[in-house]
Amino acid sequence: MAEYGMILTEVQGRVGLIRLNRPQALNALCDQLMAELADALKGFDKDPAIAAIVLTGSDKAFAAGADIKEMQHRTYPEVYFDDWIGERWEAVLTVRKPVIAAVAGFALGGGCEVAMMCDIILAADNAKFGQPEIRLGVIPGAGGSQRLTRAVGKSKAMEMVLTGRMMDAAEAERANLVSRIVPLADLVAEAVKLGETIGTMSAPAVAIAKDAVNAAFETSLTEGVRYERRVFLSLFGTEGQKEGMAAFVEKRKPAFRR
Ligand code: CO8
Repeated sequence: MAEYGMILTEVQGRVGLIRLNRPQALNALCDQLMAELADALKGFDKDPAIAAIVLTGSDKAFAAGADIKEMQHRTYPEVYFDDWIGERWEAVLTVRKPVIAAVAGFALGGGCEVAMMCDIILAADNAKFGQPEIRLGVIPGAGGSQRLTRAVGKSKAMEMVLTGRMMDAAEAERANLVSRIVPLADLVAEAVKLGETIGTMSAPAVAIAKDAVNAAFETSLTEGVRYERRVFLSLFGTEGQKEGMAAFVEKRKPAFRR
């Protein structure tokens, strides 16, 4: 496994675990960290032994945003012509396996945006979400204005983006930003367990299910339903469908091939 300076990676069963590890800056997402994260995500995505990926930070911070000190003096031509946001920042979106964000502490600015790029967000009871960029004279730049609005609706998103107000875990759960809240001490174990559960399913069905849910954010209802039907039918060409349905009829647990 590759050696990194700002993240830690490990494998737990069939789950690839990535911990952002830049505690002195509350996991601020500098260029090096984002490049390492992109590399680790790609590695786990390609590894056939891995079924799902968990992305987490520390107890105090998932990530407190893009690195303000690194961005401070950048000029418009520099940020425009450098592929600063594209490839590195959107790496999570290119992963085909499910990515679970296990968020404890601050998930602010780019940190909240990266969490929202993941497929599922589990929040520790101390999690805090926010898009405070307005206080720095800018706005979210990695999808926050779009993904937060889709997740929590216009009024709450607008208030957060215009004032920088943070949401605590309870509010984030009520607003459907996170799937559920778990005690801080159990956060990573719970996220890994969720990844393991996904790993017991038929891999083609998992990949197609992820695509189908994501299609809901990109298409009309009619087009989305048509897409779902097409990919649903395609699963009848997989071993997983034969095994899953045979197991039900024979009253046993399915054993999907890895
Ligand atoms: N960037 C750089 N350093 C940071 C960041 C950050 N985002 N956040 C915290 N740090 C550093 C602090 O400067 C401090 O370092 P030092 O000890 O050297 O002064 C250290 O981390 C600890 O931070 P604090 O002392 O501030 O800790 P507190 O517990 O008092 O406060 C907060 C915690 C509330 C999280 C506070 O640190 C804070 O407000 N941080 C900034 C949050 C923020 O504004 N985030 C948005 C950044 S902009 C952004 O994300 C744009 C995304 C665009 C994405 C696409 C572009 C590539």
